[in-house]
Amino acid sequence: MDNNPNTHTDAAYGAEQIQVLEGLEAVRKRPGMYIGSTGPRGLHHLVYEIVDNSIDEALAGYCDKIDVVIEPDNIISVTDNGRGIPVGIQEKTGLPAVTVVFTILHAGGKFGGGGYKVSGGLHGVGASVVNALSEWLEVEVYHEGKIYFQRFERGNAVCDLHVTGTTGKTGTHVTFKPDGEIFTETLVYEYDILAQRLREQAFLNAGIHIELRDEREPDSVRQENYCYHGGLSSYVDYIHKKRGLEVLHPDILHFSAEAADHNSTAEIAMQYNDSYNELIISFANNIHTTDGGTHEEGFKRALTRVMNDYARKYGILKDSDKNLSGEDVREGLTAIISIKIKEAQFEGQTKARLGNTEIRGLVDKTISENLSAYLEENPATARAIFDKALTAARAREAAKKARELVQRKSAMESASLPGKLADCQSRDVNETEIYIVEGDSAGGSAKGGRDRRFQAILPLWGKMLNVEKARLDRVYGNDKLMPVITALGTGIGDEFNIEKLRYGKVIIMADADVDGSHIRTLLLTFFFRFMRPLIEQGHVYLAQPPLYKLSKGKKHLYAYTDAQRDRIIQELGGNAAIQRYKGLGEMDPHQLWETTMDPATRTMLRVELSDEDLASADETFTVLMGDKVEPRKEFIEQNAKYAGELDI
Ligand code: TTJ
Repeated sequence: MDNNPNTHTDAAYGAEQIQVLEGLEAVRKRPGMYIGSTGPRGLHHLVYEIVDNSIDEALAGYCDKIDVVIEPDNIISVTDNGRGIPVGIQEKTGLPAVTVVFTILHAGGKFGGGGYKVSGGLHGVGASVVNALSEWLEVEVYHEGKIYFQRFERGNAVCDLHVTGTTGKTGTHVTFKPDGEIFTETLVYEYDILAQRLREQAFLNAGIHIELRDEREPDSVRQENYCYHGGLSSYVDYIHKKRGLEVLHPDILHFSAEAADHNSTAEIAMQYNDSYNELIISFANNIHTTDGGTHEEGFKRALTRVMNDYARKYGILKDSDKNLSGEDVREGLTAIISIKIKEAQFEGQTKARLGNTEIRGLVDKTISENLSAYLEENPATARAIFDKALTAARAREAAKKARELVQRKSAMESASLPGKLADCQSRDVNETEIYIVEGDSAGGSAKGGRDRRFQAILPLWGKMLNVEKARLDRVYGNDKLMPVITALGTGIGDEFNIEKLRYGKVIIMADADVDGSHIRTLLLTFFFRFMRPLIEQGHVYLAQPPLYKLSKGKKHLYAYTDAQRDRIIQELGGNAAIQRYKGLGEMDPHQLWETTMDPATRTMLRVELSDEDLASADETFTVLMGDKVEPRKEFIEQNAKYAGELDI
């Protein structure tokens, strides 16, 4: 193959060039189709697309270090010490391979050689997409002692690939500046978002060394290195340590297997902790399958079967006992499942669910064969795991009885709804909303101010249960939570049925002070742990009462932030009377209506939880609401900068 990058036939600039321009123009016209969104998520996706190529080179065994730098002006550079993208002329296009990689859509995948692409993102076709969406992109390839360079602007080459010098190293160095014409929301990179993803890639690809550096502030460079020879086991360990969770057994179970046809592999790491929550994070070809799929199904099916078989074999369950349920055997379980397969099938709207049916069997087999043997050989660990599962099963039975008692009780009482609930007249979930209000006085104002046609009010009083440390049985019968459960109508836990929701909007209305924040947090913890679809489907809102009432003569206006307060004072020409609302109870019903409840004038925050945020949300609730102080202290220190003035 002629290695001189400048020899290409004119014909190559004919059809191919037109295809190139059309291809990348399409990317710029509909970027969302290629990177999901042009918001912050899409901006960060650019980095993942580039890094994935270096990870593939590392998986192929030719690269062991990847450097990711956030440079001043939010320019990104990614450097690896692999073989370097090939610079030779490609027969088909008459262009150097590296030019093809950055200018022809779907030119990704392996550039030759064995193996199959296992990195994530757009499945390796991302380089040209990143190029198209960058104001400029430069690539340097260090190959056979020479430095090859090419620069592109919005996807178009502004020069041919050419040699700019000599080098003793090999590898690829890509620098790009995301295009402000595309990313109109923000061009600012979040260090923690990149850190989370690069750390995850290092866990998924044991031994890969990834370094992240933030050089935007020359006098305070932030840098972290990720390299985990323990792979998925290190990931489980990291999750437990970060959350401050006590583990039930010291060893992390790690199993892997390859399919007989060599088309796929499965790897699982798992360990039980003392919490009541399960956390299963799954990947296919290093892509986070946030909607699960056949790998998770195979895992859950095999785990439940193996645990019950073992329990019956050793008399942990007597013949008369019911089987342990899936929830029982997964209580307190942290598991990472990573499968790799030649032709991955991603399903669902967000392409985040694995569809390959053969994987269900592979993962099932991996667990069945290995976990049984492990439990037999490690009776102490087996005992710890079964103690937990049996306690969970008993609590589930108790919760079932508690629920039936509550249901029987409410069935007997005529008003099966909580006494404190001021219900609305409409039963149309598309318009009804329920305000869960902190305190009876605010509850009174809310009842007085509301539109009873579609607004229900449920006053709460005093602190409620922190469910982060409670099982289902303690939730049922809790006098603070039961009114909420009954009013909403959906049931909780695995009984939850969104079809039974009685109100389209569930609005938490609490004071804008520490107590109000605590009530909000306790309710959100409850919804996240026991009614998660309520949040996932966007039914949960936070009311935004005003902080100030500004008056001048007969005129008065409300401010919801300090900045708005200052702006209004200016508009009123200074020396306005300022009333700082200490609590909802200070507003009369009409004021509460017009400032916080009238759909025409109110502002509310909708609580959102995307699939991708699930693991970090789980971590946040565990750290903030769990009983370990150290991780909470660390979290507060790291996030204090995001908090408004702290009312401590
Ligand atoms: C593929 O097999 C033949 C020799 O070159 C291999 C290769 O392409 N290696 C490679 C690509 N290493 N690094 C890349 C790469 C690195 C970055 C930062 C960005 C892109 C698009 C590719």
